[in-house]
Amino acid sequence: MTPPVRPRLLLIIGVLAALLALAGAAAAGNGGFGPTSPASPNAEGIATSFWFVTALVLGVFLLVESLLVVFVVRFRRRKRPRDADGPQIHGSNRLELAWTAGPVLILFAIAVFVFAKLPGIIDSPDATASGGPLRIEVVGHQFYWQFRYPNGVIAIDRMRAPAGRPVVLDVTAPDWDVNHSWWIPRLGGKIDAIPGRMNTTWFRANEPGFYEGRCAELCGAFHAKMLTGVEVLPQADFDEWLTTAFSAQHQADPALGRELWEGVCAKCHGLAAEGGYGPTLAAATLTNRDALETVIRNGRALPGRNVMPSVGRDWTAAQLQSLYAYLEAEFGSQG
Ligand SMILES: [Cu+2]
Repeated sequence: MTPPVRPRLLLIIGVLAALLALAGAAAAGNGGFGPTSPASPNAEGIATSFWFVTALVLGVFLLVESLLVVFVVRFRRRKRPRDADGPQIHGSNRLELAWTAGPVLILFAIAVFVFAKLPGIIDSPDATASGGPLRIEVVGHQFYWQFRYPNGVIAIDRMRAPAGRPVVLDVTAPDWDVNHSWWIPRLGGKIDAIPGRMNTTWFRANEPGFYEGRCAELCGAFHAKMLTGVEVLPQADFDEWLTTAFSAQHQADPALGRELWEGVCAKCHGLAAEGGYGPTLAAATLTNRDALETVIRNGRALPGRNVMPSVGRDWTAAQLQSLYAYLEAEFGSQG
């Protein structure tokens, strides 16, 4: 025998489920429904297009749903018998024209709006008086981002950029790596980092500040730790940082070594080499340069265990020296 249906219980469960489903979005910033507040012209173009389409979609939704409710109430059965047929009507030219032309016009409006916005999203603006755009190479690795500035300066995970000046990003991944996706929501859309292919994107940050980002393509076990960010500085501060980094990176640079340790090694092996996802590393291992270079360049596949990617197959000698210098200062005395 089928149990009796309890409409009120079903209704309560339905409402609770809907509230639960919406709670996460409501708790997020911006109500969770809209893009983050844009801080670069291309991000502005994306956000404006989003709100334009959303307004139209909301209008259609309200129109359809309110008509539905009106019809449900107005044409309800009342006292008519269950099997009584409704009046047989046929054809209404005006109505048919309206529901054909309406959607066409809406789609046309969306297309015109988005195509008008696209150049401002895709093409980087011409450089201003402050000189040409700054070009930074962005390389996605398992599981870190490496940035290279025009003068050869290297940075990991945290990009520095000048405010008010266009920054063009050449985004790729090494041949032996996997697909990643560069995404700083407030500074523009996603762009894929694909092995063997160079994709280009850009931003021009209006204000100094820190803009968070992350890898937006599932790229392996530690994808979620591929966090990144752009620290936007006033032009003079940026120039000063770049010059200082340039002279420091001529030789072993402990500051770069620290970035490499924290961004590349410690995500799996722990900040104090205590292990975690990757095995615990002994001080003796960390200060053995030859062994380190072998594993950094080639990675390691242990049978039945995790595979370590070849994180630094393309590292320069200066990068390796910088990492050694940092590790020897940090772990040398203990070993
Ligand atoms: Cu990734």
